[in-house]
Amino acid sequence: MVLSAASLAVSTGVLGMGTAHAAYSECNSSPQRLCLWDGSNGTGAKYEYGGDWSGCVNVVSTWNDRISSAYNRMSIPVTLYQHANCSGGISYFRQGISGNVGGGIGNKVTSIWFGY
Ligand SMILES: [Ca+2]
Repeated sequence: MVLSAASLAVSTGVLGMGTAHAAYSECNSSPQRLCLWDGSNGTGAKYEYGGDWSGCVNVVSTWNDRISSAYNRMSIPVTLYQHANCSGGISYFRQGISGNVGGGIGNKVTSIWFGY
């Protein structure tokens, strides 16, 4: 599928993080959350999506071009997009995956696709 390259990049980032993992533990799975940070490796300010989301959502203006890392604790995959309305470059986060935003769109994320 077209997203395989992006998911490989995310997995490599997770493997390279070593023990600097503390902030990711601040992201709850019950109820399920998508957690986003403006620093790398789950550091800095955090923004969360909870509840039922599907399809494309543009991030709030205060978080536009600001997301550096993420932890997807939802039961669905999410895809971060470079531009509005889910266009441009992507970074894919399967369920249970944390890591820095890949795909060359760190600090460039403007919209998010929730689901498959
Ligand atoms: Ca952007």
